Amino acid sequence: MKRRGVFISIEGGEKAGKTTQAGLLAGYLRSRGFDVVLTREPGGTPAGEAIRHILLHKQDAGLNAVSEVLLFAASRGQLVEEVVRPALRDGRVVVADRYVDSSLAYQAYGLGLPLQNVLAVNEWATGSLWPDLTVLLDLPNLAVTQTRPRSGPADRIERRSRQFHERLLEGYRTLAATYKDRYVVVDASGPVDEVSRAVQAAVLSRVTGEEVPGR
Ligand code: Z5A
Repeated sequence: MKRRGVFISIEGGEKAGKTTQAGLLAGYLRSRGFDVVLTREPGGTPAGEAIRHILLHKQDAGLNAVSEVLLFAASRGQLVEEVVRPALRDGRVVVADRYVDSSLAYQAYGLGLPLQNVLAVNEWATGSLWPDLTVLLDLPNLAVTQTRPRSGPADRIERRSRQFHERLLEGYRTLAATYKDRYVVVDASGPVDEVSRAVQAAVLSRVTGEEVPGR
């Protein structure tokens, strides 16, 4: 019988370096012989990409906060069924650029929706599939993100207030303290290579039980 794969999610606020680190981690794990699937949210399936467009770019859709939660969960549910579960069944490593914790941080802590409701919807959408490990790329404050270039115009959610972004960063820290067994927190304020080495060390020891030499 095939061994179940490993599910790793990368989380953090705006421009914490999630996409950069998810790509580097996937490359590193492949170089160590792992079969890796990289995902991003919202999106990653035909339905998910259509939902992504509504969530991030339809400024005039008039989405309310509950619809926002439901749409993120719908995109995630599609991704879990079409991509994540099949990959895990095949014994692959899934590296997810955002997962359920993004909804907990952004929609529960950031927007102030009840955490239990956001959790319940996501438990339903994902069939209660949680990552084996969640890497939180933590930045000490929002000032760091202002020094990092953005790839395009700010999306609907990036345009929210400074207070919203501060609440969600604090929310992530609360989640990391609550789910200690699943979370590892990495200081994301250093150079890309330094952050990458810290991520690799945290992940490899969890995936294989090995220590990374010299860390
Ligand atoms: N969202 C939500 O509200 N609820 C949910 O459930 C989910 C998502 C799943 C998705 O946007 C939006 O949806 C997001 C959260 C919300 N909106 N906001 N805010 P997205 O998919 O377009 O993008 P993102 O996930 O927010 O990623 P990002 O903030 O654009 O960036 P990132 O992935 O964290 O960072 P990056 O692209 O790797 O790097 C950003 C720049 O910094 C780039 O120029 C890098 O070269 C540079 N960089 C990266 N690392 C470093 C270091 N260490 N030093 C210096 N410069 C660096």
